[in-house]
Amino acid sequence: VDAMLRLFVALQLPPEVRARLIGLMGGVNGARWQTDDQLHLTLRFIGEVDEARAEDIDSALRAIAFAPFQVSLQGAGLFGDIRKPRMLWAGVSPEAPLAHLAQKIETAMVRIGLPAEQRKFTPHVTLARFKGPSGRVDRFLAANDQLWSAPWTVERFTLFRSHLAHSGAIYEPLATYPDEDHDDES
Ligand code: 3AM
Repeated sequence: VDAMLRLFVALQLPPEVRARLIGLMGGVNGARWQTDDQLHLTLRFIGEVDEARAEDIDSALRAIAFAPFQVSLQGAGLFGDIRKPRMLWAGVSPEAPLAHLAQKIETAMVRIGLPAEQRKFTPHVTLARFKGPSGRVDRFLAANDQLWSAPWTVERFTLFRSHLAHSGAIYEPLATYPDEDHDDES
């Protein structure tokens, strides 16, 4: 039986950015806060694929080149409804270079035969998920409306494998691109 892998492509975050985000967490009933290991910015959700397809994905990602760019944290937001939130997130800006990189990945994934992503790309770092009712989301959003960080440079992106567990998902980095060992193949 072919093992299936649940994959997504994301940016890893510098330690000081993760520390900053962890510092914001708390004070919201019902929030299941992400752990340090779980913090990332998704560029493309892929989903379940077999190992052969995962190899194709790796090859396609390996061929992507992009100019490094800077981003910073900016503001906080919510997916879902204020009374029934699904997720709290931190914003990242500017959006254009992130969207550009996400589009390169999207094009590469469609070229190897994955179904096109239908949803609009909204760069965000998930901070908390909700299962049941919550409170104080409005207060969290108001308190973090002005969230801002020093910029950091994005030079690489990562293919993650997601392991779904009762305690929450475990995100295992499988490979990072561009591959440092293949920067210069001459
Ligand atoms: O990076 P965030 O937290 O926004 O919610 C999942 C997580 O998003 C999302 O992919 C990221 C890594 O697991 N995800 C999970 N299932 C998904 C699906 N079916 C999905 N995104 C789109 N479609």
